[in-house]
Amino acid sequence: MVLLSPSRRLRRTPFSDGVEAAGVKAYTIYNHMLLPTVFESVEEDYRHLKSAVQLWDVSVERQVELRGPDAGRLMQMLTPRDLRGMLPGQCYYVPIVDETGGMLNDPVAIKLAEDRWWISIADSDLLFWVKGLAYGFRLDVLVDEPDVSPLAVQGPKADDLMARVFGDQVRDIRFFRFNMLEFQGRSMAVARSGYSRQGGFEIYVEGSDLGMPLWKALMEAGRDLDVRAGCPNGIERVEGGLLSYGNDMTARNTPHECGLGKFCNTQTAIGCVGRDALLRVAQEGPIRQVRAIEIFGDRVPTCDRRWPLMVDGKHVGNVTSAAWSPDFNTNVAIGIVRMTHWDEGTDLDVVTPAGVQAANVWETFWL
Ligand code: THG
Repeated sequence: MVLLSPSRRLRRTPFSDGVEAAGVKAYTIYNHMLLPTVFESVEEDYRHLKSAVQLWDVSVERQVELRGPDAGRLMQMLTPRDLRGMLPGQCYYVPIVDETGGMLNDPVAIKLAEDRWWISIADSDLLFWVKGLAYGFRLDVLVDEPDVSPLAVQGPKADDLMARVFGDQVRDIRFFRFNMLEFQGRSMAVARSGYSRQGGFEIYVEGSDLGMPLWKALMEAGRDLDVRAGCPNGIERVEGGLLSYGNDMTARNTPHECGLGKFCNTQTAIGCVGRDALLRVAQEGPIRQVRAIEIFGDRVPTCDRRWPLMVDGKHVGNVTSAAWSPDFNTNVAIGIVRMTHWDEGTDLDVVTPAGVQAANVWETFWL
């Protein structure tokens, strides 16, 4: 890998000064923005995430804001998840699909009010699709990217740290709910959510000027909790089965293939543009699906392309993410497997750049 040349296209974040001061060692690009991937080492970051608390600059989770009388209608056009029962103060993980049922993104939807929503996007240019629908259907709604940057506080000590800055009320926030809480006289949505299985919060920081003051306040308040800068961890998220758009799925996959059928209510999601296509795939069921895969033997290299899964010389799927897991003392992976070979316990061979290794299909992920 080479160094990244900075430029305006490659956006910094409101927390970049704090991330750099903390000694970030590597970034990836996500939504045209810098996303840290390593501080100490991926394994040391993993150990610390599972035992303490970390601040994650996840500004790359850009918001697509829908504002106006047709905001709810537009939101339901985007997803096969039925939003009729969703109340302000709730967050929903929502597959976003095109007219063929292909996955365009897998964001978290935040309902701020009946006429105001945020879509907290994964790595694809969803704004263009949403603006196009709003324009093409002549909807009475404004669609844009506001100056909102999420800061995640993740790890077993997240409640204790957050209570010191926002008060004990944070302890009462339920999973995938948010409260509006004050910091320096400014109100911000604080949700119990985040891209790890260790528990914690996401603070939707509105106004870049508040980024570093909040970062510093959390770092100072958590000194004795050993708070550190961290980032979504490539080992922990595979153990937890958290999917990564662009890695584990693309627009060529339906939500059902991604194992996201539980977030689809295609019968009742009236208005969803992919509804007819998804009614067909829901009827017949997918012929390949995401699975947890254990890879035996040596530590695998970084998975930066699909690794074929083979049985008797037949290509039956691909591994899309993989990592050595210190806690499980094996390689953990996410893959998509054809239905003939997706049952728990099925033996496979995976072709990595380092050679062929034995692998096995698991019923569930590790966390
Ligand atoms: N938080 C916020 N925005 C995000 C992410 C996030 N945008 C980018 C990316 N992550 C979107 N992808 C995901 C993937 C998984 C989850 C959230 C966003 C997730 N899934 C849980 C699961 O699958 O078990 C919980 C789902 C549920 O029960 O509703 O958390 O992390 N703001």
